[in-house]
Amino acid sequence: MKTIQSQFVKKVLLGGKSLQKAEGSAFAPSNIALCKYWGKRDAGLNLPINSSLSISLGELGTHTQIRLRERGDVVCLNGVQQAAESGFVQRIGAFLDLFRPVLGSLFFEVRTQNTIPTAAGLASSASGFAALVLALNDLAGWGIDRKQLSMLARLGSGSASRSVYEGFVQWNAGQQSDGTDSFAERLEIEWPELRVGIVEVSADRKPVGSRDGMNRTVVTSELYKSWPDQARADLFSIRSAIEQFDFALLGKTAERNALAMHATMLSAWPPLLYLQPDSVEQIHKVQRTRADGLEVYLTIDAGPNIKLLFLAESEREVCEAFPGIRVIRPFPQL
Ligand code: 2P0
Repeated sequence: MKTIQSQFVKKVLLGGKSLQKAEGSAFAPSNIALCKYWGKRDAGLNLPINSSLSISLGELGTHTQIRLRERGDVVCLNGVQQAAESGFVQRIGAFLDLFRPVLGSLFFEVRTQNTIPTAAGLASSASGFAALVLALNDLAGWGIDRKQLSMLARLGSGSASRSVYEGFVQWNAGQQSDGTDSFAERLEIEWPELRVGIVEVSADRKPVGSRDGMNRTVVTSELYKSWPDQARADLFSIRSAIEQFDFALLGKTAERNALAMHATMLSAWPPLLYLQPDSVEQIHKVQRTRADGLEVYLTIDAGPNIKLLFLAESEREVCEAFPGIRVIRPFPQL
């Protein structure tokens, strides 16, 4: 698998400059998919079965600095050096292995800080790998474009391919087996009134990670057979909704897409039930609140936490209905 990935990295970097600085640094935002990525067609190159579309979370994400070292990797997370044998360091080390030959360095020091509260249950692998690739690019001065950076981030984590951009982002699944047409692109549309609210249900580590969960679903779930068509239709509707600022269509489609993804998980074997009793209670509450006339929708990833979608005009009422939620403005500059 490593050889295939290393060859892919060389292909993407072909023609890229290599002017190393002493240190590279970058920020990448976290993202939440409105049309989910669920299932791989190629695990080696991390190629998805379906295209997906996300919204980046503004200033919530990961800051990363990287330097070359003579001996041994050092990885710090939020100011604390991590044990070499930890899963976190191993995963970063395996990713850096792809870049050691092209950078002519054997070892790195990586310092990474998340502005995402760990308890919020927002994936940090997306912003983490995106920030790492952007910091490597800053260090090496490859001078490659976002599309190429997205493909490199994809090798670390699929959802990281979307985190190299702000705003609305579409990750095109692509069709080619060499992975060169599977990258994310930014939609040149801003929707300043859009809000995301995090309803924290549990900060516990989930028993089955997304990667294993999606692989199990693809292999064992009968319902997964309908997922690629569902995702294609939902992506089309969500794009139209964004282009027309049709919030009801956006919210309805995103909610249905997330619940359909959970249906494929539930029909896997052994079944995957990421929702906790309180998640289900919150889903009912969102649907009741909407029936009472407040325009609020939800989306859920491979975990128990609920993410609300609403507009600025409803922010006060949504905060009253869901006390303690964290509100995110995906377009903070506006
Ligand atoms: C998404 N998720 O589109 C979907 C929805 C979780 C549910 O992308 O194996 O950590 O590293 O490519 O990106 C989480 O999966 O998986 C994810 P890998 P990743 O946001």
